[in-house]
Amino acid sequence: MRIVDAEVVVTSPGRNYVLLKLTTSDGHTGWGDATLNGRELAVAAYLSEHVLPLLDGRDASRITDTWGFLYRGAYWRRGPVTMTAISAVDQALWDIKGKAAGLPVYELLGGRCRDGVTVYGHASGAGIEETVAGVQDFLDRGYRAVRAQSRIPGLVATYGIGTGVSEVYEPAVGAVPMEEIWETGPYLDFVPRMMARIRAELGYGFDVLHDAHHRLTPIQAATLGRSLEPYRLFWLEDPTPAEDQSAFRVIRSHTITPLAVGEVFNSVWDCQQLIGERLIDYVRTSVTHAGGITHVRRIFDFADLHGVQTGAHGAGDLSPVGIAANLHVDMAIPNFGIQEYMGHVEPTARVFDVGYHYSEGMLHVSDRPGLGVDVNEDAARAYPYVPRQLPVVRLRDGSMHNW
Ligand code: CS2
Ligand code: MG
Repeated sequence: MRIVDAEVVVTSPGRNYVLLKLTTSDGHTGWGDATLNGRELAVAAYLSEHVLPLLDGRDASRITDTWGFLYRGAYWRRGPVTMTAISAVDQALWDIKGKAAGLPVYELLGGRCRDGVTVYGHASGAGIEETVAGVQDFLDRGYRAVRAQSRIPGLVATYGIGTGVSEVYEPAVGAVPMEEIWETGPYLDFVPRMMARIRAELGYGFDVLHDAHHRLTPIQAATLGRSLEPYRLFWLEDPTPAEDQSAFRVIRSHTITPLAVGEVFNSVWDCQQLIGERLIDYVRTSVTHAGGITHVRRIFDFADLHGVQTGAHGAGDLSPVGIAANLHVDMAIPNFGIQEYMGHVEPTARVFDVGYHYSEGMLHVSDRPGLGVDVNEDAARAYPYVPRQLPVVRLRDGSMHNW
């Protein structure tokens, strides 16, 4: 089973996605998600210029060897662009292996550990009342875990607030980054009040999550974590910039609020200290950005050894192929924690026949052979790439901060 064709597909049905399609000598096709929000063409070029020429004639069944060939052979290792590109090849090869075996990928990973994949939805609002209503709406739809984000009084724009026209929050909107102003003081005052109202009005019978999105200093994160303890969050996500792993020693020493980090990580080495020292409770690496199924399994096994559970990234900027790949891993690991599920903007469904479905708080992965996602290539061609940048954040004095 040799690779005889490889194609990068860039499509923009409501938002940009980068896909990799591999075809084998016996007619199997495999798909991989290579979407890196705001840097899509960097991954497309890495694949087209530096990876695809190396794949022609390779044995498609040798997934681990191909992973090593692309990782060790690049010399320049790690980083989001390289690891997203390697991930797309890895996903496509697992897709092919499942199709050749007539089995869904989770069966090749050891079979079901659970009946379905518990997911959390994204509630947001212009203020506390709207956010509480948003959380209630997800509970009404059977979700047992909901992330709550609200606009912060006094700030014009805040991370994570949906536009209202759809549930999916899409931050990459313009060809030039939107500039937002951030102020930590109002945020540290507001979030505990928001969580108090959510628990007072909706109770403690479900899990509530919050994403600080890399914006705090370690002691500010410790302060927030401690102030949220009465509201028993499932997790406080990305309290500080994720690359500063030792910062979490400060946070951990002050609060018992569970911590989640990792959506920006792309290798086990990015979270080796966080997991090894038990500085976090959930690791958020995704198949799409952390080297594919092959490498994410290693991260999650390392996490399992240290009592850390998984909480894979699943925002709308991971294509349905990437979400499906996450779900197959989620089904087959013992230390699954939760899966993010934001859904996708329309008209994504015109390009992807996803195979998975939502029911009663869980996503149920397809039992079709492989990853279970079909791509309508004609429809994909109808949505050409649109330059879109993520916002940037400045403090009130004009200095750069973290979006
Ligand atoms: C967010 C992401 O889902 C999350 O937890 O942090 O939506 C993130 O902002 C985007 O993936 C960035 O492209
Ligand atoms: Mg996040």
